[in-house]
Amino acid sequence: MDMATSAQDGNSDLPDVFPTLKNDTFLRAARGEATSYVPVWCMRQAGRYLPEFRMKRAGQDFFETCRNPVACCELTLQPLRRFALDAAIIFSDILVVPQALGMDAEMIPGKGPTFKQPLEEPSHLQRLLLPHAARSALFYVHDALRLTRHQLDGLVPLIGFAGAPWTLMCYMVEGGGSTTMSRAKRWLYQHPEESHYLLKILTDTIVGYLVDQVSAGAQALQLFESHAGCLGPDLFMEFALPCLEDVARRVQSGLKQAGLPAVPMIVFAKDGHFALQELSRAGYDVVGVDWTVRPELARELTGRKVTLQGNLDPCALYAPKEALEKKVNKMVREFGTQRYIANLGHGIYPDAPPEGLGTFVDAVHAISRSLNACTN
Ligand code: 1CP
Repeated sequence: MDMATSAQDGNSDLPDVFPTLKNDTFLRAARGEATSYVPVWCMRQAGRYLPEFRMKRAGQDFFETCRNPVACCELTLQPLRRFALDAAIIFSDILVVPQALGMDAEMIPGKGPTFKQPLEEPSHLQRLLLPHAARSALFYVHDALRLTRHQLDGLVPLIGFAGAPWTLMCYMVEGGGSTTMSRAKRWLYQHPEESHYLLKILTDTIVGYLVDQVSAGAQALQLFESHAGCLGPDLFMEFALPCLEDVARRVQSGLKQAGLPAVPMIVFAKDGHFALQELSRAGYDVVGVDWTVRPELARELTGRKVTLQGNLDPCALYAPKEALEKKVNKMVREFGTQRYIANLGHGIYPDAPPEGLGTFVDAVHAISRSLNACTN
């Protein structure tokens, strides 16, 4: 490692042992243990809705920022300085995995992340690197995790994450965001075998990547299946669910093999309400739900075998304080205060008022504490 890299990664003098965890409420809820209040965090909590985030990111290339562990650590910690969140999520992006497989991505202002050469046809699969090469290319995420875990000083647990195979395939084939994902879905109908092959490469890469994240300090892992909705039940069961099952099983066995502790795993399939029952049996401790699902129905479908996470409409943060508190009260009562992690039903929007997130977090804590006090 040269001097410049070692100074930038901030990892050169870190001790091997991590600081003791002071708040384990999120981990307890994830494992299905009793908690005195409902823990809460927010998807995309390190994000553009915070002025200090926009300041830090100004003039910096997005993927350069992702490769700078000191910057990732700072961005991860920013929301924790403002709000009483019960978990941190490492600042990174799901698209670092396709990048590590050899696909060049850039952030185009007003358009979002874009791959220069998407996979237009199956012969393009030859361009991809092998999973073990991708695994070692992602060292910078692990450096960021290690540094952040130390800097957190045990305040709250640190969540690592990855995009689920199908969601990553969407971006690799589409080249960027899309409302229909019709190019990626065309592969499923026209090239099912090659689609399975691509999903296998992604699954293999993600398994190693997540095991390495735990080794670097991640205390829980979340899989983002952001594009579950466009598949519908049949395609989801054929192309997405088996990969999610494989990731859960192989990560836990990989951790065991590496002598690492088991960590809670969360699956969040956006608009995947049709698969909630199957997801609750897919090997995850926590199933995330978006705001289109009633809490009672989510509980019914998941059979109380898993912890649920979610599901406040991100737009509820625009509501006046009292209306927002009322909505949070209803949500916490409907999910119940046990086996529950409060969150939004998707990532926070860039124009959300930061004080709305503060109201949300404080309301979850206050309401769940008072509900627990009534039942004890
Ligand atoms: O310059 C910027 O800051 C760009 C905005 C941004 C941010 C803040 C992007 C571009 N990615 C991120 C960080 C990010 N991405 C995190 C950080 C940790 C956190 O605080 O939660 C996480 C967990 C992600 C995950 C991610 N990236 C997802 C899954 C979650 C979801 O929203 O469904 C997806 C789909 C992406 C791809 C992506 N990266 C960025 C954008 C704008 C997108 C969506 C592109 C699209 O579909 O149009």
